[in-house]
Amino acid sequence: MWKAIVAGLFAGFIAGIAMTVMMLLLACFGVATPLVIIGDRLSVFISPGPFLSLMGKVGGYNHLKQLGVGSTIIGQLLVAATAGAVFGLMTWRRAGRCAMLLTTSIFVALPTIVAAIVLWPVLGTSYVGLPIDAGRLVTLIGFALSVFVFERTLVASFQFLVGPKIQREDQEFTPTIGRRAFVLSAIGVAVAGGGVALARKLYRVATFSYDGTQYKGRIVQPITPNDLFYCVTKNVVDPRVDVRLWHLEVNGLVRNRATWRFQDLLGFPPIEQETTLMCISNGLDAGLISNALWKGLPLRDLLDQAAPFSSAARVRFHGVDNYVDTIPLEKAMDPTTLLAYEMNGVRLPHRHGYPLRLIVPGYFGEKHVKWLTRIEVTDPNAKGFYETQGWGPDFITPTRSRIDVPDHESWFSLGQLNSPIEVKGIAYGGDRGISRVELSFDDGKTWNDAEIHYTGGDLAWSLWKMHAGWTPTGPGDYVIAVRATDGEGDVQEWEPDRSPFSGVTGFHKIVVYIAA
Ligand SMILES: Nc1nc2c(c(=O)[nH]1)N[C@H]1C(S)=C(S)[C@@H](COP(=O)(O)O)O[C@H]1N2
Ligand SMILES: [Mo]
Repeated sequence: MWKAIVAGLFAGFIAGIAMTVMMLLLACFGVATPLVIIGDRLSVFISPGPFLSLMGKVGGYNHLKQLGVGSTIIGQLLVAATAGAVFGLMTWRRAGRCAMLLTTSIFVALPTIVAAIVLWPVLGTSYVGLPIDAGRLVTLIGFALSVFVFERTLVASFQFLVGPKIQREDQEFTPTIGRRAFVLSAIGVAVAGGGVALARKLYRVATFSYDGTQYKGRIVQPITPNDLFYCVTKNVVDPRVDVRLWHLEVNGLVRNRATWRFQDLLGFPPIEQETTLMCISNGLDAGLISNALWKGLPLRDLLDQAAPFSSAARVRFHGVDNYVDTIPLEKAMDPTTLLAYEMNGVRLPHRHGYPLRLIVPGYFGEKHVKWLTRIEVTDPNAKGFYETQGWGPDFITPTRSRIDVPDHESWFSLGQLNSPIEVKGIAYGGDRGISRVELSFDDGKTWNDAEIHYTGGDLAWSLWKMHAGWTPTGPGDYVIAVRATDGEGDVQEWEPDRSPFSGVTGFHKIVVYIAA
């Protein structure tokens, strides 16, 4: 019996490697596999507190994603080896014979059914941009194929190891088995090598190199160039949508459901609009904020045609990567809420949501769903990806400002200064605009007006600078702070009652050392 179990364990492990390689191959073709969607499925259960502390412990979102995929692969290999052991035991008890019907039911049909049930909410993921229902089918077929590879490899490896027929009284590990185990290991290593090559290929296109890109400091200009625009994604590998496969659905609580091809959307009167985006997790000194000129159509144009029922209260947006988020129907009907297909005069870049993304001025970045494929009108209870985790409840950006120049903790010597020190930065008031920016050189005791030298309208940030620069009155350590007033006259402040998961408030401050 032990012989059958050990041989099964080994064969299961080899079959697990073959299955994982199959999944990596599918991933190269844009098919969603458990390697990533299990993480997506589980991450909504982690509330933001533990999520952030876990992220801190492993060293950032990128490491967390790598940890997620890595542990899924290891977990998968352990399950595969265990399944192999069960298979070994089964074969032994059935005196050496296991009909294909039986093994396919247990190792192919059963896991596929379980995956369909457990992973249902995330199955509609497609990195080539298939509509959600088609994506769900493709993901399931890919999964069934992967477990089929597992089952066939398991049966073949096991038979190769122990010979065509294992006897119930057969207990000895013969030298032949040893030799065969060696051959099988060699094959396993070769297959795993192929897997590593695929994994490397995927790693190169993965989001690790750019997720978390920030835009701040001396380089900041009124409009952020596309390749410098800040970037945040939940994905390990981002979608690269094939627009021929893609379409946009409008459904839910509406009288007229519709699907739109990309070409149809270009037929609506376009709108160009400068809008700033900022991530909910952007720190006071951080650069998860950027500004671009977006071109697209008002979402309202599609919703008007869809005719929402009177019970409709929110709109839920689905990306092809199975990301979802919601906004109130009222905000969706605002003429500045856009479906954008161009960014700074060119086609939307892949990493910023090609072919279509939502722009919701004044709401945190997460609401600006990229790779949009479904617009679903819902009741008031619908929730988004991060909201389900527990972010929020407030998703409207508070007024923020940042000092970009000089650097925090920089040194100047009064004797060597031949001109005043340049002080400049940005101010952002959500969709309320910016009416005033003030600077303090004494940690907030007194304030001086700064000059707003660029404003991109109410939906975009403003750029400010200290007019004629700053000449320190004497040597010392200076705490420089900035605060902005939005277009409605509300002065930026620290909001002690705001949930820590609704974005930070307060002032950006830097320290500058002035020597004699
Ligand atoms: N489909 C999809 N849309 C998404 C995300 C995502 O992971 N998937 N991330 C959101 C988050 S948290 C932010 S801050 C913005 C970032 O947009 P950007 O990368 O274009 O700057 O996209 C949002 N839209
Ligand atoms: Mo974000």
